[in-house]
Amino acid sequence: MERSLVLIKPDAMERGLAGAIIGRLQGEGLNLVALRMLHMDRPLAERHYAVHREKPFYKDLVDYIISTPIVAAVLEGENAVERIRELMGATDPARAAAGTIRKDFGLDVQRNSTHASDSPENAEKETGLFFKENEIFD
Ligand code: IDP
Ligand code: MG
Repeated sequence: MERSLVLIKPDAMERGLAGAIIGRLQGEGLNLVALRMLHMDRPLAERHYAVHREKPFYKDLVDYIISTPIVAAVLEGENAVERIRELMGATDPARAAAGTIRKDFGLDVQRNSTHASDSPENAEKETGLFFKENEIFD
């Protein structure tokens, strides 16, 4: 069994889409094992997006992710990381495949509604930023 960290980003929160997006993932057989609503502070956002520190969009991205409360979730299933990335679609909603979450809900390349871990190693690291081990259920 594999776990992935999913964030419902501010653009989706503002449009009341958290339940719809998590529901889609559950509908695909992924098991919700942790859930939390929080307003990320800048240090947490900077740690979460540390790999993008040198990118031109980094500062905007951090400002955006801390602009409203978000929902963080851990979903579990076989091959969960890859399956969730597929269900979310490409980073840019305009390039995302039909039927993906970002195609259906994303607004633009930054405001693309969701984050999902891109490897099992990163899933473990990212999950640790948002949840204690005893907040994740079997
Ligand atoms: P991912 O979310 O599909 O893994 P990453 O390349 O890891 O995409 O980028 C992290 C986040 O940074 C994206 O989800 C998006 O919100 C934002 N982002 C990525 N590329 C751009 C860009 O070219 N312009 C503005 N924001 C971007
Ligand atoms: Mg990424």
